[in-house]
Amino acid sequence: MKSLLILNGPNLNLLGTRQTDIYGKVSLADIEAMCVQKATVSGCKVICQQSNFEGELVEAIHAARNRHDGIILNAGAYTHTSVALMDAISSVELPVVELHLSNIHAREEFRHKSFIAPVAVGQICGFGPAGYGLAIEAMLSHLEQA
Ligand code: CA2
Repeated sequence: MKSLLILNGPNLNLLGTRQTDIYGKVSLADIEAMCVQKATVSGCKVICQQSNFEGELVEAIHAARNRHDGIILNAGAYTHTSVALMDAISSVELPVVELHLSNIHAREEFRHKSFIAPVAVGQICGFGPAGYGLAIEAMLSHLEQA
């Protein structure tokens, strides 16, 4: 059975509590439960992790190498700044689907740049929490083709 790491970055632990106009009212715990449900239906396993610290996210990516078949990554604001995350993804040689709740291309210009995109299989953004389910499907389809 394929195993996927669902990795969420800084401030995403606050989902559902603030800025609900942008990020919605669904909590991270709700999203993680939805991912587990989706995995059950899709016949895969998911492990969910969140960190507000760049180095911890780097370590989670390293540790995924021998534990998971792919990573679904919402790197939050580190998406737009982190060469360290980009290098970590390149180094583990695991497929990554980049994910965002909001449509980063329709927001401020600084959000248009992604350091994750060049090392990801693809990017899903703008579909809110439903994007996590889409990302699981996209990753499983990618792994089947590989
Ligand atoms: O749309 C996304 O998923 C983002 O990755 C979210 C990041 C943002 O910096 C990216 O540009 C796009 C921000 C996550 C902040 O989450 C909060 C949730 C609730 C309250 C405050 C922040």
